[in-house]
Amino acid sequence: MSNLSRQQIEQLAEHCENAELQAYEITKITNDFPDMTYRDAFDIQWEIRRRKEARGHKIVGMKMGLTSWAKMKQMGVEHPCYGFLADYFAVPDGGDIKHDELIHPKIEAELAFVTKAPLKGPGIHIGDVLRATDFVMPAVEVIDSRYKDFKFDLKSVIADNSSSSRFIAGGTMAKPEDLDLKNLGVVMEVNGQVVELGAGAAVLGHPASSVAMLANMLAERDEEIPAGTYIMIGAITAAVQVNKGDSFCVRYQGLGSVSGRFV
Ligand code: OOG
Ligand code: MG
Repeated sequence: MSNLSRQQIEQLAEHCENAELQAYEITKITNDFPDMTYRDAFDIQWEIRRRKEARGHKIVGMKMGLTSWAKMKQMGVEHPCYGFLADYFAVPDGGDIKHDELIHPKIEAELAFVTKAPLKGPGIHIGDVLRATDFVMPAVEVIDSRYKDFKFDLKSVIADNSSSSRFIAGGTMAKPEDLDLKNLGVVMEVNGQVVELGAGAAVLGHPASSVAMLANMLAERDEEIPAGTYIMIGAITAAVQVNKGDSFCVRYQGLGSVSGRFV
């Protein structure tokens, strides 16, 4: 069900995207549009995606968000969401992230799945995901909600592309059958100090269930996950706020590490 007109969807997409591109805060959009539906929120996100592609950007992956209790508790939102990743979000492992291009960035320890076969919901389960997975690799996401003080509700965050802003893929890749995904340990360090730690099972009980949920959520729009898609499963631990000058390293059991620096 939608309560917003096409024109309102387009205006809100421009409003949220401008805040992203020019790194300024906005108030959460449900304040002004309390009747907005989930359908409207996703329509705004998909319109932002369309705008970027129209300007020549490539969509290079998808992400799930709010998939661990640590994140849901931190943000006060109790249902996962998804977003897309554009080409210019990608930062090389060990690279610099320009803090001035962002509002109030936080980092998240994640894993990424890369598919080798399409996944089309509804009804996708962990088994389907594992069969369709080419490899798994470490990832760090830099989230940057455009909303003031990082405070939002689920509809507002979906419209804001689920706070997506930068991501780093690194470490080593492995076949899912060679990993114990539920027990896979993760340690996040900022400036050499351990700040968060967790294990794969923190994400919906099993990291692959996050990818299954993405396929099933996309099915509501008659969309699928094509073969060759890079998908981040959502933060395993709470997100950690970072300042200019901070460096980080996230270590993944048996899969190496991902690092970077805010300059
Ligand atoms: C929403 C995005 C959350 C994750 O991995 O849980 C997310 C937010 O917390 O701003 O990317
Ligand atoms: Mg994330």
